[in-house]
Amino acid sequence: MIKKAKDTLFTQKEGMPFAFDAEVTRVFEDMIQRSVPGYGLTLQMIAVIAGLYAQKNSKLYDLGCSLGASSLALAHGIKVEGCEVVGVDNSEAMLAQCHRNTKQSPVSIVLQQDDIQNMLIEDASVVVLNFTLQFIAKEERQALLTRIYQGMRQGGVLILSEKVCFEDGFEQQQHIALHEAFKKAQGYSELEVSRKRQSLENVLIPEPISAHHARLKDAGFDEVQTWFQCFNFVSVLAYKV
Ligand code: GEK
Repeated sequence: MIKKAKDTLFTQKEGMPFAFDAEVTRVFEDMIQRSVPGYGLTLQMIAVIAGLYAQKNSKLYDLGCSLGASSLALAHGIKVEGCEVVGVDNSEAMLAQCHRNTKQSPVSIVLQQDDIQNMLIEDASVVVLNFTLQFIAKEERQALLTRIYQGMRQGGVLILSEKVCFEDGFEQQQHIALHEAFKKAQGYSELEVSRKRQSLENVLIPEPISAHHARLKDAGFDEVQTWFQCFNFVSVLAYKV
């Protein structure tokens, strides 16, 4: 992996909607670690979950794979034979760097530049959406989750990590304040935090945890558990029993 470049994008950038372009790709590793509380833990646990649920001769999908961090976590966690990790992203810049990052994987990682809303998902034992569904239009989320469910084996799991919002006004305000305090503690300035917030408006669309649970159930998943929460960031496990 190349040396991590520091994210200073929003010291200069203003008024542009957020996009996963070459500029963001260059600083993405630093950006996500300093912006998403618990991101490192989600990666660690993706490996643990893959160790428990990866089935022999099955596929493990990382949808919205960015630079390949979750794909590599899956690959390192697998304990059975014959598995293939499929990493998918529609950003050309991200995938080009992802190819370089995943070369040394212990398990074959196949990378695909595609829209996760249109690609084939089949024979999957583990599927990861690590902070990706939030970038899909709300009205299209159900169809995607239903296709994921249909492409999964019995006994498989989906890991869904998201930034969420809260119906209760006080809870919502406090979680936002805590998240912004986290970002400042990570070295972002007030100006960077507010410019990034504006740039993500209408691009990253959070929903309440209950909406995610309900949608996963509607997609067919038998059990849904929130296994992680830090402020307004959660991760959920959905089981196809
Ligand atoms: C990680 N999971 O490091 N089709 C394909 N890719 C998409 C689509 C789409 N329709 N929409 C967005 N993406 C990673 C982090 S980042 C999360 C995931 C974040 C891709 C987009 O190009 C980007 O690379 C990724 O989803 C979201 O564990 O930036 O907060």
